[in-house]
Amino acid sequence: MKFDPKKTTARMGLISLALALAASTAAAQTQVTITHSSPEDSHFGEAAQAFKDVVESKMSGDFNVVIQRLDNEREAIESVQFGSQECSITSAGPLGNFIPETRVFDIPFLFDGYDHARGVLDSDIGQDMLGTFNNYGLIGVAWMENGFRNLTTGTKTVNSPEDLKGMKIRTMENEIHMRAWNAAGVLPTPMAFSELPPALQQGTVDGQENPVSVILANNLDQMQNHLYMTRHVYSPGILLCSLAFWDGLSDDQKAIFLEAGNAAKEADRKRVSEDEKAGVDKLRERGIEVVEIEDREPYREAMSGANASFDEEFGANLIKQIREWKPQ
Ligand code: EAX
Repeated sequence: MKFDPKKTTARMGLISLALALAASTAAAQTQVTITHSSPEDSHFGEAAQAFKDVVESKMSGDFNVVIQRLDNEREAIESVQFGSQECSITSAGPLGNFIPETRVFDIPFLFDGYDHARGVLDSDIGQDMLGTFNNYGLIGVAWMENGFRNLTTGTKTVNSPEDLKGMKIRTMENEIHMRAWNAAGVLPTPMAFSELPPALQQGTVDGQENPVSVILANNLDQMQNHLYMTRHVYSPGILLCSLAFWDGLSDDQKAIFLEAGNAAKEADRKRVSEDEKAGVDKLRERGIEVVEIEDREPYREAMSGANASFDEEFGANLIKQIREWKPQ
């Protein structure tokens, strides 16, 4: 290539202009991408918005939070751990594959209701657990919530846990859930959330299970005929950030990110509570048959074959402590 001083100067001019622009935006704003797995109008969508509002308003434009949908939650956690995206809100479904300790919260029939689950996550038990995330290249900013999960089916009906035997139920990629369904005689079929709608539409599984909020926001009722209010397991969510990103923040900035995480948690819980209240009627109106289950004991019993393995894995003491937790 021949040296052309004119062209070279022009090119260098462009390069320095680009560099100057990049430097000025970098100095002005750091982009923070946060993904989540549901549509904008959902518990996770509202949580992400609350996070963005606090970060952007409290740090006078230093950060620009970009909210994106990524419904393969395993991939989302991987990219946060790898540092290719800053933060994510996901259900705790695949979290245990990264941080095995967290799987204790996935045990079916562990919590009596929302106050119990939220109370435990807010207590030292839940907060200490967030502290373990650092060992895995992650920052657990705040527990989120997906809600109590309920079974839905397509053409098959369920009158008692006996009917579950041999059914193919899509589960999250979650060892604990799979073990419990197995104990009930189900053939658990784990897959990412992104793969669920086609699996329901093509009938490759007989059913799935998810909280009212998720069913509503993602129109899963339109792919299923029956909703059984089994409330068999509480599904926590988590707001994670990458350790590398976090380490680059000042202490003041970290405090604001934690405050934003808390705002996200509150927005999420508020929406889940609203969805639980109004959502079941809404789903009924939309056409799915909703079956209330007066006595959930037979379902607890059906899954109880897995309990000994949970005691062994997490320690019977910790499980007892969670079960017996009461507000101070
Ligand atoms: O976060 O995979 C699931 O069924 C989750 O509940 C869903 O991703 C919503």
